[in-house]
Amino acid sequence: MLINKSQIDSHNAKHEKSHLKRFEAISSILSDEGVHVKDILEKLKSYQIAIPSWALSTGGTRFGRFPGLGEPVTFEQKMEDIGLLHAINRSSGAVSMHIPWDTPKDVKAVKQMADALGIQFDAMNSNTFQDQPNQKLTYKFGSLCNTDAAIRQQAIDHNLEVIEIGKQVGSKSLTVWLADGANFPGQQHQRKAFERTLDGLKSIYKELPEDWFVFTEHKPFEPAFYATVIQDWGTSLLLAQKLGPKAKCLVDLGHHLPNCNIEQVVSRLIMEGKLGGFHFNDSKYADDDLTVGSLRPYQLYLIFNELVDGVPGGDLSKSGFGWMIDASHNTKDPLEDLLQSVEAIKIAYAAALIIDRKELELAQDTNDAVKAQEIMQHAFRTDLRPLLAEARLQLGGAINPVEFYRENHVRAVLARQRG
Ligand code: LRH
Ligand code: MN
Repeated sequence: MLINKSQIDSHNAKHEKSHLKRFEAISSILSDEGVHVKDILEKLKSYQIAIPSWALSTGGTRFGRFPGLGEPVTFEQKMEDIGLLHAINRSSGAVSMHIPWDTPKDVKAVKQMADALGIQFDAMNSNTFQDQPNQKLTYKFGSLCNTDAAIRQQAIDHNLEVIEIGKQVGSKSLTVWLADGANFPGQQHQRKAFERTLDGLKSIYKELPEDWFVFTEHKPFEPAFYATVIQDWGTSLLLAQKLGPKAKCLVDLGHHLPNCNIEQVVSRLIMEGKLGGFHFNDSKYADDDLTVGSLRPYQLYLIFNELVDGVPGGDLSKSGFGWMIDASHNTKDPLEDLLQSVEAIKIAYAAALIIDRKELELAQDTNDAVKAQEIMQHAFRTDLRPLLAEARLQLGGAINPVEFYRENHVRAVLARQRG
C-alpha cells in the first residue's frame, strides 16, 4: 500500500487552518523568549528515527500473542510498512534489520526498494540468543561467553555474516546484544565469562570495515536471571574502551534497573566519546518495550537535555549517534504505536532545544535549584506539537499522523491486501 500525495493534501487541508493558528501563536511566544524557531524546525526536519524491522507486527509475551490483521510477514512487507510510516510523518527514514529474522532473499531488490521509499539502513542486529533450525551448536549456555570455543567461533562467524549483509545494504554499524549470562550463583565464572566475551568481540571488531561501528547493548537481566555478562553501562563501556575507537555503547531505555538515572549514564557516555546510540521505548517495571514517552516522558526529555547539551550546536542529526526504536506491541496497532513513539521522541528533542541554556548555566553556577527547575520545566511544559506538525508539513507529511492513519483506514487496506 502506498500513501499518495492527494491523501496527505486532503488531510492537511482539513487541519491547516487550526494548525497555522497554533503554530503562529507558539512561534511568536518562542521568538519573544529569544528562541530561533526556524533553526529548531530545520533540526527537527533533519532528525530521522530508525524503525526496528521486528516491531511491525504484534510481539506478544510468553503468556500469549494476539496478532492483528494485515501484519507484515516478509521483509519486503516490513519495508512497505516503514515506507507508510515515513510517508505519513517524514521522520522514519531508516530501518534497523535483525538477522536472521530479516535475512533478505534478494539483497539488491531490498536495497532498490529502500531507495525508492527513501529509507536508509541503520544498525544491523545479530542474533546469538536463539538457536536457528539448521544451527550446529546451541547457544543454551551462551554465545561469545560460552566455555566451548567452537560455539564462540560459531557466534563470531554469525556476526561477520551480519556485517556482510549490512555492507550490501549500506548500513554502517552492528549492534551486539548478548543474552549471555547465568541463572544461579556459581554457575558461571564472572571474569572468565567477560574475558571470553571480550575476545569474541575483538575477533568481530578486527573485521569491521573502516567506517563502521560496533555497539554493545547492556541489559541487567532476562533471559539470564542471576548475572548477565554485559549487565550495565559500566561493563559496556569497559568493553568499548578495551576494543577501540570503533566500539561504542548502545543505550536501550528499558535495560536499566528501577530508578536508574539514565540521563546521567548518557551524559557519562557522551563525555567519554563512547555513546553509540539508542533503542527508544518506555517501561514501568522491566524491559517492557512500551510506546516511547507513554509512561516517563520527563525522563526522555532529561535524556535529550543531556544530548543537546553534549552535541555541538544541539544538531543531533549530525551527531552520528544511532536513533532507533526497540518496542514490542501487544495491545496497540504496531504502526499507530510507532507513530506515537516517533512523535514522543521528537517532542522531547524539541523541548530540549528551547531550554534557555545560558540562564540554566547561571542557575547551576549559583546553586539556584528553584530557578534551574523553573527553566527546565518551562521548556518541558511548553506545547511544541505545532512545531513538529509544521516540520512534517514542510517535509510533505501529515499534520496529524495518527488521525491520518485512521482517516485513511490504513490497517483495513493492509488487511484486505495481505488477507
Ligand atoms: C533485547 C533487545 C535487543 C534486541 C531484542 C529484540 O532485549 O532489546 O536490542 O535484539 O531486544
Ligand atoms: Mn534493544
